[in-house]
Amino acid sequence: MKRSAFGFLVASLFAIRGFAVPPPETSLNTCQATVQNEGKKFVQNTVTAVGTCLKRVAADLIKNTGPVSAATGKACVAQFRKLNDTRTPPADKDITRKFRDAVTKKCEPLFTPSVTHTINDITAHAGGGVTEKIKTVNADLWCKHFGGDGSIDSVSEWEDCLVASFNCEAAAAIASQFPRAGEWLNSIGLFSAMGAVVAPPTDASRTADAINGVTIFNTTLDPDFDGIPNPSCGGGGVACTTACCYVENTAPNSPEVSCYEYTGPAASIGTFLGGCAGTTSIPAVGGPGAQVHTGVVGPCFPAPSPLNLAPCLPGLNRHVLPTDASCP
Ligand SMILES: [Ca+2]
Ligand SMILES: [Ca+2]
Repeated sequence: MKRSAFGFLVASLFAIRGFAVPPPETSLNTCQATVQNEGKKFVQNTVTAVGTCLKRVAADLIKNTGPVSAATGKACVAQFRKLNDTRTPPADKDITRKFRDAVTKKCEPLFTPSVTHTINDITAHAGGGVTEKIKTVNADLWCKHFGGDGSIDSVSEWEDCLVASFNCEAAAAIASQFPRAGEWLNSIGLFSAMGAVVAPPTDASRTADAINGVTIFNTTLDPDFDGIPNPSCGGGGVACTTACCYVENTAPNSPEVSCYEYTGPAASIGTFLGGCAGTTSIPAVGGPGAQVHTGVVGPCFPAPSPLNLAPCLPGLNRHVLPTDASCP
C-alpha cells in the first residue's frame, strides 16, 4: 500500500486524537461510489420531476382538449422547484445542490477527517498517493463538451461536468417520451398557469424559481427554442470545425492541384485560413501562371477544385493535417 506523506501525516494526527480514519484507497473508493449513487438519483429525480409535470400538461391538452389547468400549474411549480431553488443553502435543496453537496462531502480532500485521498488521486494529473486512481484526466477533453476548460483540476470542476451531462441525459429521455416537450415547456399556457400559483410569504421565490427552472431545462432540451426537442448532450459544445486549403497552379499546361485539410477550434481555423489565402508565388516552370491558394470552410472533397476544377483525392493529392489536440 502506497500512501503520500501528507495523507499519512493527516491519518496519523487523527489516529493520535482517537479518530478512525480510512486509508486513502477506501476514501477514494467512497468518492467514486458516491458519484455513482448520487448520479443515478440526479437523473431519475430530474426525469421524474419533468415527466410528472408534462404528464399533467398532456392530460389537459390531449385528453381534455382544454388549456393547461390551474391544478397542472400548481403541480408543475412543485416539480420544477426541485430543479431550481435560488434560496441560500441550506434552504436550497434542489437536485443539483443535493448532488453537489453529497459529492463534495465524500470527494473534496480533507472536507471531513474521513476524506484522506488527494485531488491527484481523483484526477491522475500528477502524483497522488494511491496506486489505482479515479482518473478524471480521461474525461478532460470530453467535459469540454459541457463547458469545461479542458482540464479537470478540482472536485468542483468534475461536478460541473457531471451536472451538465446528467441534465442532458434527462433531457434526452424527456425528448423521446414527450415529443411535444419543447413546445409545451415554452408555452404561454404553462407559464400562465404556473405564474398564477401564489408563493407563500415564507418562500417568496418559489413560483419564480420554478418558472426559471422550466426555461433552464428547456435550454438543454430545445437549445434553438423552435419547439422541437434537440438535446445535443454536448455534441454541439465544442466548436471544432474543419477547413480546406486548395493549392493550385494556374499554368495552362500544368494545372496542378493539391489540398490540405485541418480540424481545429475557431481561432486555429482562422489562422489556418489566413495563412492559406491568396496568390503566393508565380511559378517559373511550366510557363506563365500563378500558385493560388484558396481556403474554404468544410472538408476537402473529391469535388472539383475552385480554379482548375480538378479533383482532390485521398491518397493522391489530399493531405490531412493532424487534428488540433484540444478537439475531443
Ligand atoms: Ca480546469
Ligand atoms: Ca429545437
